[in-house]
Amino acid sequence: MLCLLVALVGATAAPASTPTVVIKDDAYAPTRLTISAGQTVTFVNQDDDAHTVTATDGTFDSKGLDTNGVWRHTFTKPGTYAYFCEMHPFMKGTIVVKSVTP
Ligand SMILES: [Cu+2]
Repeated sequence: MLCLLVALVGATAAPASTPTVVIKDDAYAPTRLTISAGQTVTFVNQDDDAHTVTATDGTFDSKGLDTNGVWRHTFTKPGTYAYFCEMHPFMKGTIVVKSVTP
């Protein structure tokens, strides 16, 4: 039984190949994304409107992303990063960066 549990947890913990946040219908999807430190997140604007990916604390800013615009950001430090859209401040998202165990 323990072996089965370990196998299941191991499967869920497999790293996502390309962490991606899609912007559509004035929303980020997923709104909360968990990655490992050092991973790069790709933000893709699939909306008709322009949007930004702007850190609440100002540490990163995609600037304006037009339709089909792509922006990538590498998160090196563990932590919880809240971001929003400067043009639509009601749009909010979070990136959770977990530390990598050596
Ligand atoms: Cu927006």
